[in-house]
Amino acid sequence: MSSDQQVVSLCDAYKDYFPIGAAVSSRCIHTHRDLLLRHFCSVTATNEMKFSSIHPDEGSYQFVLADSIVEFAEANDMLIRGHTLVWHLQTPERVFINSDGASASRDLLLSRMRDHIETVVSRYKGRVYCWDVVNEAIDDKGSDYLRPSKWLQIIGPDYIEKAFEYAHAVDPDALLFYNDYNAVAPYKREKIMRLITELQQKGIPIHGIGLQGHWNIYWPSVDEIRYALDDYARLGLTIQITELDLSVFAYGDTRIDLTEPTSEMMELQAKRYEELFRLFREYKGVISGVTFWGIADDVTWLHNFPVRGRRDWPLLFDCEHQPKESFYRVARF
Ligand code: HAH
Repeated sequence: MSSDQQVVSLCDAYKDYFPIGAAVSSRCIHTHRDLLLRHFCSVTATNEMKFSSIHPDEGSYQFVLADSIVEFAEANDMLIRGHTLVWHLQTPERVFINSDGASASRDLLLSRMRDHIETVVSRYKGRVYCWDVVNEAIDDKGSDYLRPSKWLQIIGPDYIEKAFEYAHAVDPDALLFYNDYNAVAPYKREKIMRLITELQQKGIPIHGIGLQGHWNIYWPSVDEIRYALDDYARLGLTIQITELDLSVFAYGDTRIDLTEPTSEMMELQAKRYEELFRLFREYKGVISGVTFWGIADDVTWLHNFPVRGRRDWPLLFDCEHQPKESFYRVARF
């Protein structure tokens, strides 16, 4: 028996709070199976449900990999968060182009978006309990409101409401989320608040806000996150932390020489995870799920991002799948 099997299960520890999830790939449901089954009760496909994976060519859907994750979750009584239907990245260029090679018209792109949403949501109807319907639609630049994606440029700002309406029409029981990063930073929080308020005023079916939670061991402060939770809670929607990881590098730190994290980094990370989960538990009335963007430090999107050639150690389990100090501070309270 490996030592991680003797420790408390994360999901059990949080059974009176919210489900604890992990982003998985069709590969790591095998390579990380033991950790997943022991500690997590919800899964999200990291890539397998994104447009370019599940709908790579016009009229051709590839469900095999996404299905394998859904079947794994169902076989093990886990929840499934769907990620993501409409996003500016990992979407094939051909979606935005007509048969002459020119830009698609608004009507053509809307009908393609509708076909995509209807096909994917109906396949997993009653199985995927919530969807990140629109991902990262807010612009990062201070003064601009919506990100100038092809969706916005071709359809116009109502692409967002259309996406929610199409998804809701297919699966009225699914909880529909708007998901974004840096969502607790004031400049972006205000714009997300505006977007959701506008959707609500129009009666658009939106049920939740996803705060990605790609943070680091220095930022953001617990107070900033608390402030954002209070603000978003006023909208009356449920909130989920959808992509949690804590990089050991500060924003702007571009060192690539570390082959393992320093003990100071691991201690600071553990302290931060402890504080964050204390806050999340306090907000259990508004937080309905916390999903990590990965399982253990051997597989994370932060290897090579945002700095090429750099490793990172952002999760609760180490590269040997053993619990880190960060794990104990989250699981024991
Ligand atoms: C997230 N974006 C995406 O939602 C997720 O689908 C992906 O796997 C990883 C992270 C975060 C992000 C980004 O894509 C670009 C710049 C900053 C942050």
